Amino acid sequence: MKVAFAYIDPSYKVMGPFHVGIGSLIASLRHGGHECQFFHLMGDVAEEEFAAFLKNSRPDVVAFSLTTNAFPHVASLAALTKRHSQALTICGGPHATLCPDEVIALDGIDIICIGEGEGAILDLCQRLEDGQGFSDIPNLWVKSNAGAGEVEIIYRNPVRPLIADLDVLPFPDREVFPYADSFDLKFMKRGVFMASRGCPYNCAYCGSPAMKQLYGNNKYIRFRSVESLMEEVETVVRNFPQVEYNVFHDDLLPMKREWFAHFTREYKSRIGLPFEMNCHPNLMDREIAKLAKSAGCSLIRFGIESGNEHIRREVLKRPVSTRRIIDAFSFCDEVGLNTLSYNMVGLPFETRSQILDTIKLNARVQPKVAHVTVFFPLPGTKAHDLCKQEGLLTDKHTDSYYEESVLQQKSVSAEQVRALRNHFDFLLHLYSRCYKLPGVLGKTAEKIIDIGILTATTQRILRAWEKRVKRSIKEEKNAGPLYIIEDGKVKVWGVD
Ligand code: B12
Ligand code: SF4
Repeated sequence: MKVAFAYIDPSYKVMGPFHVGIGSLIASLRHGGHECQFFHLMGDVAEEEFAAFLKNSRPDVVAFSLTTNAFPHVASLAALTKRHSQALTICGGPHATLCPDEVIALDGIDIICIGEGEGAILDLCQRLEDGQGFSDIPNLWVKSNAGAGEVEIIYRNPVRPLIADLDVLPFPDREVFPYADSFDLKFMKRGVFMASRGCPYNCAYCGSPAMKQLYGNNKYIRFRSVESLMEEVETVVRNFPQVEYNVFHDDLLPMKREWFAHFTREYKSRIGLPFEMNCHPNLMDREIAKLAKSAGCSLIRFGIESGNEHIRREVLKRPVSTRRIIDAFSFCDEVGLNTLSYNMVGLPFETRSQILDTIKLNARVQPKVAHVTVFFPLPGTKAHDLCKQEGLLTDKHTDSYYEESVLQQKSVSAEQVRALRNHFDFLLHLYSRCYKLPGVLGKTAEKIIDIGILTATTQRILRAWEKRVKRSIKEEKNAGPLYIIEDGKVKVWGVD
């Protein structure tokens, strides 16, 4: 079978990132003897080019991978696929998994895949090749008229068990998915890997808990063997000598202490390049920090998300104390590890003072980079249910989560969220200066800044200010999660 993967990625414009999931699906299909192609639909999504690609490549199956922010684009692309080809259309990825009814309802979509896709897409292609029916394949929801145009029933099949041993999967493909042209290699000069699947936490704003629930919480967290991971890293570093450092996109790489100790030993002796990873403040201690440092870790990314413990625990369902966050960062500082913090502003029921708590906590822990997004309630998550229940949702859409709040709430307005998000770095530096002042002086300076910011961000002053400088929200649209194109030059956010 000929399968064309279409990756809808509106938050990148000229060079898209590698996608381990699609790489893994392509690798499994090629391993099973099927032919794969890849088309990256970036930025404003080039429909004519996609139509030309379909006409030339004549796929049997067009496979879309979907995150929530890409969802508004898929209907027209599926329709386009039906207009320009005879292919079956299948859609998978986080949004298809978390909102299956919404995705299967789209006219041009024949099949959706829920959860892990390697086994399902392989079964589908095998059945198509053998001329057999495919309405009973686990993980797939299939329209009865898929490819035929008859009366429609939807076969909703249960999910198959999770892949227990991730080592059985071939390494993600980096050829058909052109790694050499990706943002990760071409611009960032880095290797990108996943060592595990799953996360033990249940944060209300994240897709992971819902996926875990789909599988009945059953052995959801799985790690590849260190040996398999090292082989993949060695292969990538050998095949792409441009690689200067590696990134492990795992939700939390040091989840299993013994595995992590083994990994750091092997990585140090066999790879030796700097690497970046994600960690939860609850998992960080002196030993993990030392292990990471000894293996050449150049950046650890922690989710702070909110500096206000009430918001963190009650709204975000993140069971981590402010003390723990401060300790986690200081363990890293002690061994000279750089840190990055992930933060969100415009959270449900958040006030401006609580946003200031987030800025202040960052000023206390001093990450090398503070990454700030505007909260977006992902459908299928507890945070989305809460926003819906409390009437906070509007019908605004956003392609990336750096722009506007899609919530309408009394505690903080969209303008206030935007103002505080845009000045996050500046305010962080301001508070950092206060904290360097001795005792009472520092506390007084902090209070004065608090009052100054709360006054400057009252609704009336903000509106007058925005009118005056004629700030266009549109200018910031599509800034993208990691890089911004300005005058033909690419700038990395948070580094320039
Ligand atoms: C690495 C990563 C990134 C990287 C790379 C992009 C990528 N998708 O790989 C970067 C930094 C660029 C990124 C950006 C964003 N990300 Co991100 N990212 C991740 C992360 C941490 C790992 C992805 C991964 O490799 N997973 C492992 C692979 C094996 O799983 P997978 O990708 O889901 O694919 C499997 C199945 O979903 C399925 N499948 C996927 N596609 C298809 C297609 C077909 C046809 C089939 C049959 C099956 C199928 O089969 C795959 C193999 O089993 C995930 C969290 C996670 N742990 O998954 C978040 C995650 C995917 N990201 C998320 C978000 C929100 C974003 C951003 C919108 C953030 C932003 N502020 O802009 C952007 C959107 C970019 C985009 N359009 O994809 C959300 C998506 C939730 C949702 N409902 O859409 C996730 C799930 C995290 C979360 N908060 O819940 N991300
Ligand atoms: S720790 Fe990270 S990956 Fe795990 S549930 Fe929370 S946000 Fe999701």
